[in-house]
Order: sequence, then C-alpha cells, then structure tokens
Amino acid sequence: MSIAFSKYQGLGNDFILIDNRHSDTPAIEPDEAMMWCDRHFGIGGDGVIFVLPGTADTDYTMRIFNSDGSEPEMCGNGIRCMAKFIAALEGKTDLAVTYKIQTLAGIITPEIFPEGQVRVDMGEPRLLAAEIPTTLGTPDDKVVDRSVEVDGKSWTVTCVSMGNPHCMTFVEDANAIPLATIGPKFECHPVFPQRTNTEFVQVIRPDYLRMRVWERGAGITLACGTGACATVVAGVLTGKSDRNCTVELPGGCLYIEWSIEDNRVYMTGPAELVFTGSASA
Ligand code: ZDP
Repeated sequence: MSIAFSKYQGLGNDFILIDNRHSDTPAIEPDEAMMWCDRHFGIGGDGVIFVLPGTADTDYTMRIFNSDGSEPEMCGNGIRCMAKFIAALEGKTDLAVTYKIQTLAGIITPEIFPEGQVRVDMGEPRLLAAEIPTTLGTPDDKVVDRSVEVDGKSWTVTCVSMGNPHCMTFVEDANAIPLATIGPKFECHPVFPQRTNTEFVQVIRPDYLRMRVWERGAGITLACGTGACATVVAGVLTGKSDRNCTVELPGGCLYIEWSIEDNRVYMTGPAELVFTGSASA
C-alpha cells in the first residue's frame, strides 16, 4: 500500500505528516514509523504525525510517533507543522486560521499568521513531581533546583511537564555539554519513570536563553518546542529568566511567553513544507 505524506520542519525539527482524517487509527504502525524516520533507509524525520478526526470540542486530533516508535503526549514544533499541513489540506494557505487540536496533553490551539509564523497556546505547565513524572522530591512538590547524580556527577535540575516531561539544567556553556553521551543517561535515569526530554540551558540575558536538547525517543534534534516552553518556565521558577523570552536552539529561535494572566505558555515560531511524496507501508 502506498501512503502520501508531506515533510515539514520547524527550526530543523522535522516531521512526516500524514492526512489521516478518514480514520481514528494511524495509517502506519510504530515500527513502520521508525523505518520512515530513518535518515539512510527511510524518508528521514524526528517523528511521524497523524492528522486524525477531531473530538466533540476540537477540529482535529494529533498523534505522533517519535523516531524510536514511542508515542509522546505532545510536540510543540510538530503542532506548528501540523497547523500548516491542515491549512494546505483545506486550501487555506496564506490565511489567518486557528485550529483546536486534541492531543494526549489536552487541547492545544495553534494560530497561523498570514505572514507564516505560528503562535501556539500550549496550555499550562505542570510543575508537581507526580505530574512530570519524577521521583525527585515528594509527589506534590515542585522540582526546582534539585540535585541528581548522573554519570557520577551531581547536576542541579528543574523539571517541568508541558504534557511531556522535561528536565532542565542551567550551565555556563551549553555548547560544551557532551550531549550525545550525557543525554541518554538523563533520558533513562531511574528518577524518570516515563523517561525524559533533557535540556541544557545557558542564560545569555534574562530575555534570551540558549538551549540544546536531547529528546526522549529521538535523541539530538535541532529544536524542541515543548522543551523551549519548559525551559522558560524553569528559567522563571529559578529566577534566571523573564516570562517573555527568546529561546535560541541549534535550528533557530522560538519566542516564548508564560502569561501571568492565565498561566498558559504561548510559543511563536516558523513551520515550513519541505517536500511531498508517497511511501509504501
Ligand atoms: O516527549 C517526547 O518524547 C518528545 N520527543 C516529543 C517531541 C517534542 C518535540 N521536539 C517538540 O517540539 O515539542 C516535537
């Protein structure tokens, strides 16, 4: 069977999008998604995203498989890509449109601006240890500036869930962190029962953070939208950053606002079509 796809990227975090509006079941299985994401044997991508029919309160449902076949609750860069993909499917390219998307992390609302940027209401951050989840500290406590031993070294971490788990460490020089070796040790550390996305953050200014990410289920990626949101929340909780802040990732910048009025996090950034094609499954 041949399945049509569109490849999108947001700051170099790249996804294979599938029009799955006809069925509640994703068109391909997690192990096929792994093959499709392979950069040598497949199409290449950090994940596969399915546009499924909406629920009573939403226009569409998003499901995503990471490149290792696992299923995360949410994906910030991916939902910007998904909004652009839906606009193209609906013939609404270059128009201002807003969609309500059901995800495993609740309802997320991306808004496309006519000039192409996408602003996403990412919802409220979850801060309690049990919600992240992590066993660092007691279940109903925030996890701010906690120490954890990883790879024989003590690290001071702050954990935030944007629907998916993130563990942030503030460092002097983000580029000096050996991400490929230390990243997986954080991801699979026993204090994170659902594994974790791992971010190393350097404060350039309170309104400008530099971040590198090791993603759960995907490894080193050029950007992570949920991670950029979690990073600013961690920056505010530790007194290191403003609530309105630019996050510089290897693939470019995202603009993040953690609203004092409604406690929600808003993320603004690009998403672009790379190519379309079809592949067998
Ligand atoms: O939580 C996870 O397992 C992540 N790998 C999901 C993907 C997050 C993403 N990079 C983002 O932008 O939020 C897509």
